[in-house]
Amino acid sequence: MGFKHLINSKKTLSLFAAFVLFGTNLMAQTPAQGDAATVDKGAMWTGIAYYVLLFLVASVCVAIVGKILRVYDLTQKMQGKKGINWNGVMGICCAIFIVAGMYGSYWSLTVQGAMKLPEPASAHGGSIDDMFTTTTILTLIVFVITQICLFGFAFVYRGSDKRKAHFLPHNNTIEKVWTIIPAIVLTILVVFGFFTWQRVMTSTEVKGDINIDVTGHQFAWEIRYPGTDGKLGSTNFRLYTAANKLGVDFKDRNSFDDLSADTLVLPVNKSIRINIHAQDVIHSVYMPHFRVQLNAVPGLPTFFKFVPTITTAKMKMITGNANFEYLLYCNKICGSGHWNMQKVVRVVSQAEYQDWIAKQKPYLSDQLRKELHFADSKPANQVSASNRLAVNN
Ligand SMILES: [Cu+2]
Repeated sequence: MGFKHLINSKKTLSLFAAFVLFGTNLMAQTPAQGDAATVDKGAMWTGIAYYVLLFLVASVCVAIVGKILRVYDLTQKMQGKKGINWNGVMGICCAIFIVAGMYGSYWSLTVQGAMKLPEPASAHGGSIDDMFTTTTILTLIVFVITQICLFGFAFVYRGSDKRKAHFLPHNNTIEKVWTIIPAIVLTILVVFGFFTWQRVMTSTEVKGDINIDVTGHQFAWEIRYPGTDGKLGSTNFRLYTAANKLGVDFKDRNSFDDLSADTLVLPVNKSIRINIHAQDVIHSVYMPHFRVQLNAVPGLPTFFKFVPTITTAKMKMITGNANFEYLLYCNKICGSGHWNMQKVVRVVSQAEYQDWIAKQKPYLSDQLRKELHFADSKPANQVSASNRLAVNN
């Protein structure tokens, strides 16, 4: 009866597995269209049959081994002998698990750990990397010790009739040790992180910074540079229009000479202040090579200051990749187009930067002038009175 029941549950499981596999296979086939889909249908069914068969074989194997062990166990007991020592089986499973698990961790550390970021390209990048390395080494030591103790103890002290377990309800010394040591280590890490962050955010002087506005929206980044005055005009979300995508407030005269750019071009060894904004959902400014990342939150402007130290041209040589470009990514899954939300960042010499900035278009486009009823003939310092949008607010 038990065997019958096993067969029945096996049938149900196989049917379920076939459905799951059929579903996933169909999903995998979705991008293929037209003729390709018909041609691939044969291969699809072969794939399904293969996995169904594999599942059935695995189920039968597990069922057979289980039954054999059960029969063996029962016959041993019937003969008055001891059955299978399940405590021993569990202990050995723990030993196998710790050996296989440690090898898996080692593999992951060497294979995936090797995919780490290249040399930091900003002044503070080294400190971030030091912090990262320290945390990794400390957690690695704790991981190895605790896991070996956990599974090692389960193996060495597995249940046995020859031993009696010692009942230890409470021990203040042990409690103190495992509370105080992690508390000290975590405090050191937090303080280390706190001072690193302080250094990163205050190392560059506010005066002389190049202030650049980076605004995220679904799904692109908008970049605004200050004009010759070095100051960005203020913004107001109520002023958004098709032509005034960033809601720049033209009551603020600093905004008249602001420039809009397609690429984030930065002069090397100059302190850069990126002012971060978002217009719809939370995005995240992420420039891995500069070890820069900060969330862009709607209604909560923030900033990140850093000094790029390696030009794009030099990084091309370092990486041996002639097509290398620094990139500004979005690091928050902000919607369907998130994957493509990136901008090229180019680090150049001061002279190249001057040349480039001179060629950038003013944010105050002709369309925007029309929209705001700016008279073209008037000099910039007289136009604020005719800024209708601004007056309305
Ligand atoms: Cu985004």
